Amino acid sequence: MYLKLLISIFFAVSEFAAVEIDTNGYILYCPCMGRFGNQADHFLGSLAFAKSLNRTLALPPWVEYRFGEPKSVQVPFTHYFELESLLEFHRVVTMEEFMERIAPKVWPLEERTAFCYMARGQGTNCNAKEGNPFGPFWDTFNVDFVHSEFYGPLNYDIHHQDMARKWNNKYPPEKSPVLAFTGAPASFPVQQENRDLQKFLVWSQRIVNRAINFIRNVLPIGSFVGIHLRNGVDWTRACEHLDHSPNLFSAPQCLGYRNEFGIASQEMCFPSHDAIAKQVKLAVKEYHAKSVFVSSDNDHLIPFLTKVLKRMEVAVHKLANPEPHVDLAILGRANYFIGNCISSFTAFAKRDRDMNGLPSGFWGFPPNRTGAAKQKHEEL
Ligand SMILES: Nc1nc2c(ncn2[C@@H]2O[C@H](COP(=O)(O)OP(=O)(O)O)[C@@H](O)[C@H]2O)c(=O)[nH]1
Ligand SMILES: *[C@@H]1O[C@H](CO)[C@@H](O)[C@H](O)[C@H]1NC(C)=O
Ligand SMILES: *[C@@H]1O[C@H](CO)[C@@H](O)[C@H](O)[C@H]1NC(C)=O
Ligand SMILES: [Mg+2]
Repeated sequence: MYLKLLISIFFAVSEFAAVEIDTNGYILYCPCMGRFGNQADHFLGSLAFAKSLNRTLALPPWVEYRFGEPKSVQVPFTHYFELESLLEFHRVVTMEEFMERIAPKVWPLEERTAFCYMARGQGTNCNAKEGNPFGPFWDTFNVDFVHSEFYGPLNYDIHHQDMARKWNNKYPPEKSPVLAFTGAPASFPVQQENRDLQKFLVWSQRIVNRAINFIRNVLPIGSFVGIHLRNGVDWTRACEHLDHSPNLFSAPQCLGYRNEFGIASQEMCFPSHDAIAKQVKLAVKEYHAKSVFVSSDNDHLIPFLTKVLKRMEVAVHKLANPEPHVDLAILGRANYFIGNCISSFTAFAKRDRDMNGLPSGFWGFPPNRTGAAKQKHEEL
């Protein structure tokens, strides 16, 4: 009995002692825009922002949407990524850890201010919890805001205009130990300068194991080509906007941030089956691939591609139960990858591969490559 009491006191004390408060303050945010690809882009920018302001970043859970559920589901950051590798770049703490052990010391209930550029929705404040996923996100941690702070005209581009110093002058950590943002303090798509932070995003062991098991047990021995087919109904609608926005979503990843390499086309956004078949065949030849791994949000085109590649004796596979993060981890390990330039889901795989020096291409880009290559092939 005595021993039990002593032990519990010991643990209470050691837990207390282990909490280290960052006097330079914290950054919290809701990844309230888009799904995984968008949130990952935003994460890289937020990490750069936190580093630049020299504040600890609270790693927010990933916001997911389950079919038929009215509220978003919050999945702990470390479910998908290692915390340790991020620490090599900057001070981070999980949102769960922050709320449990640090918030009680630095973020009293009556001082919880939501930061936004300007008033949001109906009304005159940040309305940080209005709508989905805004409400469910903060409710996950029982956070309610009692004030709003409009930080405009400050912005998140810490690579220009001495922005970090401006933030710290306006909101010194002694006065504002916690900056809690209604959305990510980052731009979409990810700024060129922040792309390389991808190298600190390392898949958790659970995801890596599932990817490796699939590659070992399902794919035949030998090299493989990974492809991303973004073709759900939401994507049909997204591609319709292409005419008025030639650098839509993640298009800068192939077209350049100032359209140096052209403007987006329908063949890049929603390639025809024919175009897909041609590009896959060329890649299979070039990389002597024994199989093709297909990742998709909707139609994997397995029967079609199987038929197209039959004569080349190349097998076409997908995950039995596709999970986005496992799909991405497998795409990250393919000998060659073809993705959708407009998609931020593709962008994750592309950056990941760039970090490891692996080659990637895009559907319909550059515009004449397929046609030109085919022509060359026919001339030979
Ligand atoms: N499993 C799986 N899911 C996908 C794939 N492509 C898209 N999705 C799903 O659709 C979402 C697309 O949203 P987002 O990640 O923001 O990328 P974007 O809309 O293509 O820019 C992803 O987060 C996934 O949930 C895929 O290849 N495999
Ligand atoms: C950044 O913050 C850390 C931890 O609070 C502190 O030790 C360090 O001196 C700060 N760096 C600068 C340049 O202020
Ligand atoms: C490349 O494609 C574009 C658009 O489809 C076309 O205008 C151009 O003439 C093509 N160039 C070559 C060399 O085929
Ligand atoms: Mg999206």
